[in-house]
Amino acid sequence: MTKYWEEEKECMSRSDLEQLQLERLQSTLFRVTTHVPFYRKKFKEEGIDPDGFTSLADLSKLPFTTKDDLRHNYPYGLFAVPLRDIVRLHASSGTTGMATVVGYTKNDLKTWSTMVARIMTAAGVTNDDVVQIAFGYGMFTGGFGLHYGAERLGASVIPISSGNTKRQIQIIQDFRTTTMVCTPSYALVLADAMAAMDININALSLKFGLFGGEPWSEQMRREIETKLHIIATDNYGLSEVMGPGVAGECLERNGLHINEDHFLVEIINPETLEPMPAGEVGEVVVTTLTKEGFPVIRYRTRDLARIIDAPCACGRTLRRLSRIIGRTDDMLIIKGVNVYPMQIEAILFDIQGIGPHYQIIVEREGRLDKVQVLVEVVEGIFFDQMKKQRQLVDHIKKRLAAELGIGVEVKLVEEKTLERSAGKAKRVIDKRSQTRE
Ligand code: DLL
Repeated sequence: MTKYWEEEKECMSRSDLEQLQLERLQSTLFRVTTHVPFYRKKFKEEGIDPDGFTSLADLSKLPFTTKDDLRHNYPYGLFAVPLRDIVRLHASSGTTGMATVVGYTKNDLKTWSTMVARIMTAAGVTNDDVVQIAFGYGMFTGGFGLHYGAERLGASVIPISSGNTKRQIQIIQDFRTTTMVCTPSYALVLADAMAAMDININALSLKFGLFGGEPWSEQMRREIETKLHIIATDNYGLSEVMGPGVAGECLERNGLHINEDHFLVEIINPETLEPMPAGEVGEVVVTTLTKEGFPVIRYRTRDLARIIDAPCACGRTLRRLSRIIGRTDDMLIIKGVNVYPMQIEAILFDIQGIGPHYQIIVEREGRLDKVQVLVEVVEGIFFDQMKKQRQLVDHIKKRLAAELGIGVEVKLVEEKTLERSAGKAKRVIDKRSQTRE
């Protein structure tokens, strides 16, 4: 089995890697100052001389780029090549507001598929695998991104796209799919549907699941692995930076190796904007090092994670990103305590008698967030017995209070009442403000 896709890059010495990063950063800075008026102006205003950039430590002097900057330059204002050199356009999902547009040159597409082939190889996939891609194909980067990477790897790719769960299952059976690619929440939808159809999981050929596009907990990974009898790995990316392929887990399943020869990742304090001390959780900031069409400098992702610096048993020297624990804009402040939806998920998955589907409803009362957690019970569970129901609600409340230090409302709902998504699950219904992005 091929262990690495590009061993010479994935196992580089730190000093060689940093030299390469510096050179690539210098050429990216040259590219953006020459071709993107937005950066030229910004650098000038802040007195930054891209030619004088001689150390990676200078990175923190560069200004950030935000989602708003992208929006203000809609659609093509931040492109660094003429449109005739752009061969593909994608747009961000727009779940948090107006969509933003990104463009790729031929070289960018080559790099992208290489990055994805890398993360797929790290996750155990080879050219012997049959890869079913249940991410949406279209403006979303998930479908095409994983597709081209899997093809590059030489796997047999099934471009089924998202939705139509029955058909997905039929194809898994008939085409002997070995690798599922989708969001983690959709993996659970598939697992539930297979259970309802009495499908013998052991008779399937499934071995691997590559899941990404939304946050998920370790508990959810265990649930997916147990239900589908697969090895489930996490992979991360965002359209503004490229799409999937920014970072992905190896079979150690303990953090996502960042493709650091193409992306410089920093972790900053989202309030002070200063770099976080090594190993601490903060906002992920990404600078692209090789993108031609749509380079970004210090892009604030709003995703929260930390960097794992310790060597990994797989032999890759690329540093790892912890799983994404949430987004800066998903943070709930409940009675003064900061809570991320994923912390709630981790606790719910540990409790017997409730299913893996939940939703968090947030409202504002005065200056405080009021939170109600809707939890689906598993099939046939005493929905008619009030006393048992109350006991279960109390138990969930107590666990949340003990582990998060907060009191939240908990409501049990019948199986299959919460909306299922074929893509990114909507875990939080935020009613705090209509103007919130
Ligand atoms: O979701 C790219 C992608 C597709 C990555 C498929 C992996 C697999 P966007 O639609 O631009 O791009 O959304 C990016 O999704 O900023 C995170 O908040 C979230 N996200 C993506 N992957 C993960 C992950 C794609 N593995 C936004 N864990 C990001 C947690 C993730 N959150």
